[in-house]
Amino acid sequence: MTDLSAFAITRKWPARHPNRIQLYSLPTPNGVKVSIALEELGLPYEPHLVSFETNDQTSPEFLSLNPNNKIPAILDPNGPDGQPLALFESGAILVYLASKTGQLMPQDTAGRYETLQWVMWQMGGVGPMFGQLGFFHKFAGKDYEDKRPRDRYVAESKRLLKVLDERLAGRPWVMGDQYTIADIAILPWVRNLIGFYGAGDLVEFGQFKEVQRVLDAFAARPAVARGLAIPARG
Ligand SMILES: N[C@@H](CCC(=O)N[C@@H](CS)C(=O)NCC(=O)O)C(=O)O
Repeated sequence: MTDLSAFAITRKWPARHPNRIQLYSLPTPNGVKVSIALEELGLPYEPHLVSFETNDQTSPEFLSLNPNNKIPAILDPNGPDGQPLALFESGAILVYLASKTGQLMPQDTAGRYETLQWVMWQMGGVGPMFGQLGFFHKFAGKDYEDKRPRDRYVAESKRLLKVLDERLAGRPWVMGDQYTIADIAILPWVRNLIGFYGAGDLVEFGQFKEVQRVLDAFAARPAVARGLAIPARG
């Protein structure tokens, strides 16, 4: 039986199945990337809810695994060389899971780098820009009189959606026929933008037909439907 007691995070979130990947998360667009990937891969894992209502993400136990106080994070008891591996940043976790299993990523080197390119594009562009748009459109920023910050993020989000739309033309998925971690990184954010943030009209989502098509295909996957609800909110 694997012993994870050296990891302080297990004191707040005890591992009932210490031989499984431990997932510390919440079903947000960054969080579900990892639960969806784990569901797609069929890897055994144990989800733990990190509640923002009680600021779990700033607890000493959570910070011991991720000093950046953000979900998602994982602890894999069977990491490289059979040693436990703790990891945060959703993009890094997706790459790790794809490498560990040899799935959700092309086998050839050029294809792998191309996939990483789109994962990085999501991490550096889509996530931060859509997130700021959410702040200025739905959350505290919506009351600001000066609409220039909001308009800046609307323009940048539309630009990113256009890039994605053009990429998807003639392709079932971001990487063509193969469904990869690039899709798993990007599509939860698109879903969140037009769903939870309610910014579909603002970004004129109707014009991005290819994105809509692929988002529908993504949402229809059983593993995606399951992953979107993990960890269950208390
Ligand atoms: N770049 C990080 C971003 C993670 C992130 O922003 N997580 C948000 C939820 S989607 C969070 O934990 N926020 C809590 C906080 O800021 O206190 C990743 O992709 O893992």
